[in-house]
Amino acid sequence: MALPEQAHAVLGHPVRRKEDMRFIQGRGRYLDDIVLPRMAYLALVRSPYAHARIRSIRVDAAKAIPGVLAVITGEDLEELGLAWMPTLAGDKQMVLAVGKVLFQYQEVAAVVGETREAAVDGAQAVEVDYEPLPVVVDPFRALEPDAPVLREDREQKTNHIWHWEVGDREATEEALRRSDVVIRERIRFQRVHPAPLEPCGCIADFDRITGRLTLYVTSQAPHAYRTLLALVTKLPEHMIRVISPDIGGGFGNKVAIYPGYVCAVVASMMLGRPVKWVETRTENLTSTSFARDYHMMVELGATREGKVTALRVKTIADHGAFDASANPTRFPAGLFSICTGSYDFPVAFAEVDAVYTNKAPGGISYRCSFRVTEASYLIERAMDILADELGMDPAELRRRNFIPPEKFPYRSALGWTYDSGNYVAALDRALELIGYEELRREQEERRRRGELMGIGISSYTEIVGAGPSHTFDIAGLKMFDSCEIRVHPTGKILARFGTRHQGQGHETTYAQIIAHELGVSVEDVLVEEGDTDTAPYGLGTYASRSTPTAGAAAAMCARRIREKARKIAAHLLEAAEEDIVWEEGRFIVRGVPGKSVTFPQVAFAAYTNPPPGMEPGLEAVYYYDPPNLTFPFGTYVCVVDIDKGTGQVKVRRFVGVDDCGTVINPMIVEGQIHGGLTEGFAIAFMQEIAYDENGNCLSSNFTEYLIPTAVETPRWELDRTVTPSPHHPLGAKGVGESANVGSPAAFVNAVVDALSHLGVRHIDMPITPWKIWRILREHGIT
Ligand code: MCN
Repeated sequence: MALPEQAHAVLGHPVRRKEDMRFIQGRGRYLDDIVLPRMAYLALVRSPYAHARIRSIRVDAAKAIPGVLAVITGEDLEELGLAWMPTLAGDKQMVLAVGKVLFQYQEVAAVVGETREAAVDGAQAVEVDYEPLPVVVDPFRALEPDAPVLREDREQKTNHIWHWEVGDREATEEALRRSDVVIRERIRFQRVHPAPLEPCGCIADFDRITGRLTLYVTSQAPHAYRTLLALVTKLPEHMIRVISPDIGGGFGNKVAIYPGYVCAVVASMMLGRPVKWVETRTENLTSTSFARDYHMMVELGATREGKVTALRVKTIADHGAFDASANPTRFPAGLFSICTGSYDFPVAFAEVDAVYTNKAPGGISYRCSFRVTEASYLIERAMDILADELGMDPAELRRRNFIPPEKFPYRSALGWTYDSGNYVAALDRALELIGYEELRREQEERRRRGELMGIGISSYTEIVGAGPSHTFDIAGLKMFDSCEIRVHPTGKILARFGTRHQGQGHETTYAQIIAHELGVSVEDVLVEEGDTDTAPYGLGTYASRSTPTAGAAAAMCARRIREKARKIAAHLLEAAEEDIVWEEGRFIVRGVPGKSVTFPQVAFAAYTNPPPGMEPGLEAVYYYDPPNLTFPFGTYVCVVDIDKGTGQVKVRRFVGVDDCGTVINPMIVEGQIHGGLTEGFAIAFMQEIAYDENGNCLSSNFTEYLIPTAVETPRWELDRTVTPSPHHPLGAKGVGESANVGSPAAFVNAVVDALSHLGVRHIDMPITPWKIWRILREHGIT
């Protein structure tokens, strides 16, 4: 049998994405494409007020509308014991408001109709009598003793949610006192939103005859949804099937369970019909999980020669009305403790206080889970402020303080063991590509001419994987991941995973891993995700964890298959098992190259001619629990020009050198970085979920919350270094979030660098032309 093309050269190759054929032909099957017989539609009534007592809800007019099938209120859910649902952070959230509302657009009632139109008309006809209450949007105000207590349901009569700290407080204090230089700055990471193209939605289909619930849902984590739904609804878990169809982007937005899902399940059980709920763009932007919203106070100490001595960070985290953050249980502030970044800090201390306000709930992820983006932005901004204070080149300051390659595995002052890294290599490559020395000369020249040009560097370190299970769990669920491989008699392979891609290309990259391990073609491997009835239990796709966990499971599962296949090969080749070697995708008798069998030949024998005493078939399942996280890193360098007349910033060049260890598919990795950089660009210059003092959301659609198009997006120039992870079976690290994590600081550092000679030290994002224009006018520049 001829060896399939590409069989040995699939890992590290830019194999075209298998899934794209159906996507570019418009044949993706997204949630809203699914229409079930007798399907009804659900619309939500939402609060116009950010804080108000509900005096009454009248539903008669809504019920009288033709086509309206049911109206559900919080009181109805209370009778069913479903008024509140647990959040991933261990808080609880009202499914439909009872008594009072806590943020604008909060869910107040659900209306089910024969058609979407009937449901929406019904929702508009529900009459709610509100008594407005004082609104608290500022987290600092929320912490004042005389601030109204927002969450009356809690025992603690305060808006403070939790305090979390890590590091050595006293040693850090002492080191800061002894430092030659200490910079202090308030740095805010504004509230932003993942804004996926496809909003969230579900179809709940409860079958009264079998008692089974099927939930089609836009979920990044179908198995976790099933478990949480079982806990919320008290339905037995095996009577729930969660199917996550094609997803048009998630970016962290599709990790949480939203009230609309619970309402659709209740409505389907009440009516015995499938019920679809799909949110609008405004509902998505105003009431599903936002990210960031950190107010950080940083103190960074150093010697006069530019060696860092200590880092202290105090943060106020605005979590909105309910704490719905998806942080691992042991880390309420997520992985913010990666805030020492790429640098060798002898001591550090970080503390975070989370606060309730009258804003949408959350604090979940947006292409960086668990607060790594905030941490990276903080340290990379602080390093530039320190360089400015010391009068030192920011590249040189970074180089002096990087954790040196020989110190890995490296234990950070805040407790993480970094698996590997070579930060100076990425920095040097990025500086070389951009022509750093020449650019600095040009900058001097331009400054002399009164022009504003800036260069910004960000040498980020990430922490990705969300595992191992001894360190990580979400709502008690331990964080490993899985792969099941079934080899058919003809050697074709079906591989199933507990993760769920939303555009990341898993159907291709997982197939590449398995094809690489088993010596078959990528085309011969079909990858399936997103159905809890068929896939092995897994924790889902976020935190760039799929490659570190499920990708590793794929390799290990394939190796398990290969072990059995070797025994079969020995039988076929009539040789001892020890004499069988696996070379270039074949089993060969050692020293006799002509005597070999291919993997498909072995697969056929597994079903037709297994060795005596061997169980027939060729299948395996592998649950992979990583020993550590992976630590991708890189350096971004950005060059900007600022128009003095308008305050407009133009990104002239942007060079990125990323290192995610062994690369499985360089084209997909490049695509991931392009996407993340574009989001980082939008965060730096365009985006904020803002509220007025009455808690009205000012960013409820895409005319207010801006998404960069190809016209605004800069051209990205990319390269990479390769520092394999020592503990991943393929040496791979995650990459999905790197660019979003590392890039905001590069953009902001570039803008501040352009203005630093005017005495500007920091500008909070988003850096709009108006902000710059005002700064220029304040400095007499017209
Ligand atoms: N990859 C690779 N080689 C590596 C690392 C990764 O070829 N060394 C490939 C992977 O095999 C996978 C892709 O790159 O096909 C991303 O892998 P990974 O870094 O493991 O991240 P995940 O697959 O777990 O995706 C999650 C990550 C996150 S957290 C968000 S948010 C995000 C993102 O990926 N949301 C996305 N990228 C997105 N891309 C799209 N198109 N849509 C989203 O919603």
